[in-house]
Amino acid sequence: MLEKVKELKQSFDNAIQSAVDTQIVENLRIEYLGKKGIVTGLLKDMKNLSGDEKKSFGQQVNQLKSEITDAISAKLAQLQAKAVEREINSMPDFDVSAPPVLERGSFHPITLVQRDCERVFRSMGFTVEDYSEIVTDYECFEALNIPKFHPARDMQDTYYLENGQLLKSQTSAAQNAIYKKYRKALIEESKPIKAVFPGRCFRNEATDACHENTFFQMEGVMVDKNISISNLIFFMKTMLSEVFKKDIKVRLRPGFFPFVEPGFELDINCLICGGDGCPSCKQSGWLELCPCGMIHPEVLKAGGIDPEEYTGFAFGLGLTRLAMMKYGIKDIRDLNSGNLKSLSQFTQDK
Ligand code: FA5
Repeated sequence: MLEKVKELKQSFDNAIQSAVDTQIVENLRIEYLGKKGIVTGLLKDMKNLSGDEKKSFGQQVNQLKSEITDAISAKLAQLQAKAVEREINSMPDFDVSAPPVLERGSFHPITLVQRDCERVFRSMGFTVEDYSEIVTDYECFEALNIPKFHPARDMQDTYYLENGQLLKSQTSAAQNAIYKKYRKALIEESKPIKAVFPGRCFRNEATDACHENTFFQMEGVMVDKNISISNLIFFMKTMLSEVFKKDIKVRLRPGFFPFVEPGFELDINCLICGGDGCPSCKQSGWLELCPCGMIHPEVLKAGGIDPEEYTGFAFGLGLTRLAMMKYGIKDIRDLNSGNLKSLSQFTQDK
């Protein structure tokens, strides 16, 4: 039996040495380590061995398995390095005399929409805040009434750093810091908190015409005495009609977010298809643009604000989707494509 293990190792070594692409390596992995692979098959032969033989044979097979695994990883790394080298060598030399792709640069559609929104909110007395893209679990979830293992986390799987921090999955992650920054002025000087905070968000999710793993949101909060849903609706409508420079049809549906109560989904009529249904709006005629609601008392408390005395609203505007609607961009992936020719057609004159 031990002879068999040696022979297998020899034949694997020969095969992996002559493998010239990653597909061949993958086939070898399946052939040797797959569920029905040769190494797994060896273990089935063990039943005919005595106790001592079983032990020694089992050790040999495990060693073979780990040697094959290591050899596969090393081969893949080697092939990948070669592929990168090939790509670099095949790049044409940079020609400084070549005509430019564009006569002049332009702002990205998302930058334009973000600036537009900032302008509108500033004119209504909101401050514009900047916030980190790397945040703590507390900021992104716990301070927002989403404790560990809460099912709402499933919808916002994101990318984690080794130190436990994460790339923020929502701009709501800045809420707690904003409340703490302005609570003193609210309580001691009766200055309402009115802030918007745009930012890049990240989610570990499959992409399609209206979902990206990296996208932009703009969060807004207002906290004062006697703030109600009417204030929320007023600000949302004003902002949308200013950005689109025309009346936009919106609808409000109940929505659940642990950090607002009650919570809503604000949808706008799809401007790509005019409401008939298309891939950008998942054939529904409506595009989910801005979830919102009244800030949950626990969230205010976590920010050091007494929910018995103060109330507020919060919204999380999907800036990327807003840019799609404003510029008629049918597929969200075009926005991150880096294709200047394609992007500049929307923004060249801005
Ligand atoms: C949120 O992220 C909440 N933080 C919003 C919120 C804030 C609710 C304040 C209540 C109060 P949601 O996961 O639905 O909610 O995302 C908000 C918006 O971001 C969506 O309506 C959509 O416009 C945009 N968005 C979400 N995921 C993606 C994605 N993968 N690609 C592009 N846009 C996205």
